[in-house]
Amino acid sequence: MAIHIDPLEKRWIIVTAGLAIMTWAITLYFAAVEDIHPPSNVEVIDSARLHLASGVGGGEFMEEKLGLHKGSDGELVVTMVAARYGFYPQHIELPLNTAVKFRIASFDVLHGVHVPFTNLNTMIVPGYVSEITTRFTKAGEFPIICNEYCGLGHAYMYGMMNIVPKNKFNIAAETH
Ligand SMILES: [Cu+2]
Repeated sequence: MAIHIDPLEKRWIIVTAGLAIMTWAITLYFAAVEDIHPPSNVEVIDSARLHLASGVGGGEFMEEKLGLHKGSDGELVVTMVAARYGFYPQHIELPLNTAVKFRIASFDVLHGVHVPFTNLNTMIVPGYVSEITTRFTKAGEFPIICNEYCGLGHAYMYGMMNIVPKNKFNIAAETH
């Protein structure tokens, strides 16, 4: 015996199932085609010892080690600290169309790092290192903004990112 379903109810089942499938398809499209997906690095650190040489990874997040440098495989790595209320370093110059790995840690509370018009957007959870590898496809100046409310100065928390063509990028001047 077939179950009776009211025609109106049937229509809504189709509509809601259609919406679910559409949402899933959009997510899949942006993940596969646009390369937009949630960052998935899980690496635990002690946020209270970030500034110490005896801290994380031999002081990876010490003030003098922040900024752009070359990783062990020759790749570009940006080490950054988010703290109330700013990003350190506050200004970064990076080459166009080049893979850059960001390693970002919070010194205090939950922050976000968002660079509009790029796919760089992640939460910075205290106690964890956020890691993202991306490449920038548009040259120009972009703001780095905090998109997680972190306190009274949240609206003033920002940095600057300058994306320049490869031939104008002087790695020696930017790295240490
Ligand atoms: Cu904030």
